[in-house]
Parts: sequence; structure tokens; C-alpha cells
Amino acid sequence: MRFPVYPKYFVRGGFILILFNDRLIEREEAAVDIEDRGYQFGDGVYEVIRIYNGRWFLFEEHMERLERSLNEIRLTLPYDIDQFNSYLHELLKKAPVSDGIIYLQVTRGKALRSHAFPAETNSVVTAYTRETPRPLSDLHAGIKAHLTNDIRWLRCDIKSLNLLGNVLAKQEALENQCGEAIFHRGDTVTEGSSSNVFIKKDDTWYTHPATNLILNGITRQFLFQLMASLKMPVKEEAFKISDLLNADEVIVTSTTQEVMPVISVDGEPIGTGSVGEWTKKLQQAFEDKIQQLAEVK
Ligand code: DCS
Repeated sequence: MRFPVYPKYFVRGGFILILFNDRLIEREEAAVDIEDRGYQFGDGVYEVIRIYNGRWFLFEEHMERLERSLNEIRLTLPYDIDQFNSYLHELLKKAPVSDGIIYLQVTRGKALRSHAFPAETNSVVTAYTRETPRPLSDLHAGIKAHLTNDIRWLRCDIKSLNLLGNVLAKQEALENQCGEAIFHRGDTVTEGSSSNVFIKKDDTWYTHPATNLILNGITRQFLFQLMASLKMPVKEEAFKISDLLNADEVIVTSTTQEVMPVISVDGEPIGTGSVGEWTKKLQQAFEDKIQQLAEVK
């Protein structure tokens, strides 16, 4: 008994309970078949949704992107999306987190190993919550980034389980004492290994347009709203490595990294080499939204 003060299936801190298709089961009971296509081919899609103060953040936006990813790889859920929503809400209720995430994924399920789709698909849904503290000290001080060649496929708009290109890039960044890898295709900057990239030059933010070459981040889209409210112009326009290195300010954005300042790229300081003023304003606006969420009854 790990959590004697709670009834069975009510676990603070998450992860002990797993949504496995239509059941909530304990972590130890959850096992994926060797021939699950998610395991063998990376044949599936996923989402990471933020929870602040026990409440969902941008839930609908993530679920809409999940539906898009599913459509793009011609995969269907084992039940309708409303049912899925209610299972996820039940999961968060039974395995609550305060500042955390819900990780969810859908695979094309178990089938004899053969590349083409199986005649019958038995999609497998898994999801769990996990306490994930906000990266407050990095948000305050900023991180270093490392440039690397974007070797990924040409459908980065799909939130696919295939993350090998991203994994290798992040590892390379860490081995260079950097917190994030920033991808470039030729001379063009695309996105981070697990984030989108914005640069500020003069009085405008720039970020790569939402094409097949990047994931259209939910945080990225949310920042467009914050930038509008702060009267900060933003252009969805591709920019070059030289623009990145000569920017006044650089940020990477994601569900877990929020509005993360980048203070140097491969040892070259960005702007003054410290967190810029526009970045601080954006971080404050983001903070205010989280605070508002906490106040919702
Ligand atoms: N680009 C890539 C390649 C990502 O993996 C992510 C998020 C983003 C952009 C930013 O998207 P969101 O703003 O919607 O988070 N990656 C998720 C991940 O794998 N872990 O946490 C976030």
C-alpha cells in the first residue's frame, strides 16, 4: 500500500494509475503487447497537456490537434472523442496532480508485424498524469541552445510517436551543455527538438510558419494571443541562422518549457546575453493566465 490515506485508485502525484483503453488500472498491471505497432513502428500519435494548480490548461486545443494527428495517419480512437475526454477527466480526478502533465498516446495496436495497416485495427489508448514542476529557475535565467541539422521526416506537423530525430538532437544539446537543440534545414531555422522558436528583431517577433516542417505548438498559438494583447507584432515567417544569431531576443516555447528565454546559441550571446524585456513581458502575461486559471472556481 503506497498511499494508505487515499482510497484505492485515488493517487496524488499521478503515474500510479494508467488509462488503458477504457479502464483505469494500476501502473504494474499496464503492459503493452510486444507486437503493438506503437512499439514496433512508432505507429501512433501523442499529446502532452499541462495541468496548473490541478486544472487543465488549453485542453480543447490539444484534443483538436490530437484529432488532426489521428486523421493525418488514418487512425481512429476505439471510442468517440467525448468518451475519451471523460476518461481523461476521470483519470485526473483519480490520479490528481497540482502542477503536472497528462501524457496520452494512441497506437495502431497489436497486429502481426507487417508494414501495411492491419485489416482490423485495435487502437490502443494509454494515458497517465505526472507531477511536473514548472522550470522556474531556467525561466528566470534563460537557457543555452545548440544548433543542429534537422534530419527529421517531412511531416513534422504530425505529433507522431517517432521522435528519434528529436531524441538525438536533444542528447547532442545536453552533451554540449545546452538545454535545447534548435533545428535548421539548410540555412532556415525550423523549431526546437521539443519546442517552437521565436526571435525578436527590432519591433517584431518572427517564427516559422505552421507548415509540414514544424509542429504547430499549442503554446506557440497561445503566444500569438498574448502578443496581440501586448501589441507586439508577430510574423509567421521563416528566418535564417544569421537572423537567429543576430536577434535581440530568442525564446523557445512548449507545454512544459512555457516561454523559455534562450540567452546564447552555441556560445554566441543573444542580444545582451540576458533575458530580454519583451520576453519578460510575455512571461508575465503567461503567468497572469496561469494565475487566472487558479482563480476559476
Ligand atoms: N515542436 C516539437 C517538435 C515538440 O515536440 C513540441 C512539444 C513543440 C514544438 C511545442 O508544442 P506545444 O506547445 O504544443 O507543447 N513537445 C511536447 C513533448 O514531447 N513533451 O512536452 C511537450
